[in-house]
Amino acid sequence: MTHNYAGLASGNMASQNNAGRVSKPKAAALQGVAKMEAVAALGVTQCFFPPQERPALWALREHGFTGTDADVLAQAHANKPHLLAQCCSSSFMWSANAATVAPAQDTRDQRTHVVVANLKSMTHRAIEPPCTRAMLNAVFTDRDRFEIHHALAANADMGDEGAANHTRLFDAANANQPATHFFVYGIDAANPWLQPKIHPARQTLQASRRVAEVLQLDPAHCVFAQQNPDAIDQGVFHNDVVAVGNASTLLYHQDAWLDHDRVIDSLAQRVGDSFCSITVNRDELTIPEAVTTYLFNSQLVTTPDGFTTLVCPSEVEHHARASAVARRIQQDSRNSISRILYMDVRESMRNGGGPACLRLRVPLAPNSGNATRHATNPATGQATSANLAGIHAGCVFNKTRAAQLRAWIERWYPEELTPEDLADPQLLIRNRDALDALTQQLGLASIYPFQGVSPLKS
Ligand code: SUG
Repeated sequence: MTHNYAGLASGNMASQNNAGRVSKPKAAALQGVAKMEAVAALGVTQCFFPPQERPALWALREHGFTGTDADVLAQAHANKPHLLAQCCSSSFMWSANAATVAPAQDTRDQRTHVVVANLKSMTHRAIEPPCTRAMLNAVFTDRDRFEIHHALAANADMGDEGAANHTRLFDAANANQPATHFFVYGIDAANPWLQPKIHPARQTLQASRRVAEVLQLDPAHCVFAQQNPDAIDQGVFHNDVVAVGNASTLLYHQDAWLDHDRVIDSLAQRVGDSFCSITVNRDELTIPEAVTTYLFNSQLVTTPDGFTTLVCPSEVEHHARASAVARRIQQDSRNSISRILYMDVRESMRNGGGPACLRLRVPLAPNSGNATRHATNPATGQATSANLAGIHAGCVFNKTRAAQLRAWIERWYPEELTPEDLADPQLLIRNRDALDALTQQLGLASIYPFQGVSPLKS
């Protein structure tokens, strides 16, 4: 509801370039729902998270502002407008940054493990984890099936940005082959000489390794790779700006990582015979072009016919070279990508988030069609209703929910927001009323600070 362009994310070109622009919160939310509907039509079961509470009054109070909520907003607006903007950010819309997930079939105790991301490198995002954890616990209710871990302690060498820097690959043709977890980091805090010169490297190797441990993964099935520091300096603040994977397929830019050949070899060895890497060379698309169009921030979705759809932002469609690359990939019979679907998620894109940022994958079904533990759609391996046991039904997306969410958005979301509007106490009251209405409608327990949940511990 406070979706706005405050230019808060250094190294994220869209955030920087759109700072101060008038935002359209209602359009942003409706674009997100339309994208979910399009992905649902491809056969993917989806859940959704309600928004977080913003403005984050508790965070402003921690900075010493006192008095009524209206006083706190007025003082912050007058004295620390940048802090107010940070406390109004709606960056939690990018659920790829909420957490990293390992499904039950990959973990030592055969439960699904989820590590909330600490997002420590950006102040406006570092306030998200406690509410994110409360939400994940409220959505994934079955503690025998799901463990939602605290975010890693926000120590200097422990920057973690969640699934934006993690890809799970598996051999779609061989269900017995264990999945491979591909972790990409921006900096090794113990050997920091290889690092970007201009923009921050957000994810550390130390955090990626720790996440893999907490997820109870077998180290033999994990691959760690370093982002190319020059790419970070050109706006690749997360790996998902230059790479996307699904099942056995990995689509990536030639300049995504250091030691590129070694990375691809280790993935090929582990994933198995069906591993399919699709490289986009720099002469086809430069890193700045990848950053502007977000070709790689597409969703790769397996459809019931066994093929794959690339769900791209419409910015790709309107860019001659990026759309030519997408078509080239679609026409190449050596990979499974048979269809491209363009989606308008422009409001999110203007802050640096494409279709892939707007989702967090939680695999609930076995890797192939040979369902064993849970019933599965035999063609896609997607979750069916049996997989959804232990998940809060109110947050499962379907046609009825889509209609309810649309009506709720239409009722509560502002058409437009300027930076000035963020200090309006009426906006705070309205947002809390909207979240109360939504949590009641979805049958969710209290998850927000204004509902009495502590905002300080994740
Ligand atoms: O962390 N933008 C987000 C975008 C995150 C996109 N997610 C993935 N790539 N997975 C970020 O940089 C902008 C907020 C502002 O400027 O108002 C922002 O936080």
